[in-house]
Amino acid sequence: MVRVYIGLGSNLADPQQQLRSALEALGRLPGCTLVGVSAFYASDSLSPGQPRYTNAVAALDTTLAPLELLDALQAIEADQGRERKARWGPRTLDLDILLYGDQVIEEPRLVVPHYHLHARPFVLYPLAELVPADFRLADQRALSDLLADCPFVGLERL
Ligand code: A4P
Ligand code: MG
Repeated sequence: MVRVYIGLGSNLADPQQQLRSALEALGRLPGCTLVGVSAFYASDSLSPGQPRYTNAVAALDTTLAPLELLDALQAIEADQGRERKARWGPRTLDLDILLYGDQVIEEPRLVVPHYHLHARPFVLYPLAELVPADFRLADQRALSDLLADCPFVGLERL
């Protein structure tokens, strides 16, 4: 079993309900156990002119290999009506693999730790709820350092 952290985001079609449905789907994945969920947080979209997002982070223990897990997450996104029109477009559901154990992965379809993780308060603060205070990413960056450089600004804890 590998401990992975999944970032959840939605800004269409009742975002909180989208996240709750996604969490149920994560818990039902074969070879996976949902072991923790952060609070939900609301924040403005990074892309101007879009509805506000709801975000959360889930901790999952899994026997799925990284690309198997990515396929499973994309299937959940598709089930919940996500249409991939433009990259960064509004979406019913976005599921990102933030961390996969202590692995650093750089493949065409999958980069872990997730490439925007370090700069996004709506990822770092929910992640911090699920890990020890001295937690380090696979690339050895300390989560406490990332939090110090990423103020809790514009985040609303729901
Ligand atoms: N991919 C590579 N690495 C990963 C990974 N670690 N996890 C590839 C998941 N996917 C990964 O993703 C595009 C491709 O990235 C996938 O096919 C996969 O092979 P996508 O989900 O189709 O596209 P996207 O989500 O539109 O692009 P991207 O760059 O992931 O967008 P972001 O970074 O998710 O940004 N504002 C707030 N407040 N909250 C948000 O959640 N999200 C975005 C979208 C913009 N503004 C936001 C938020
Ligand atoms: Mg994504």
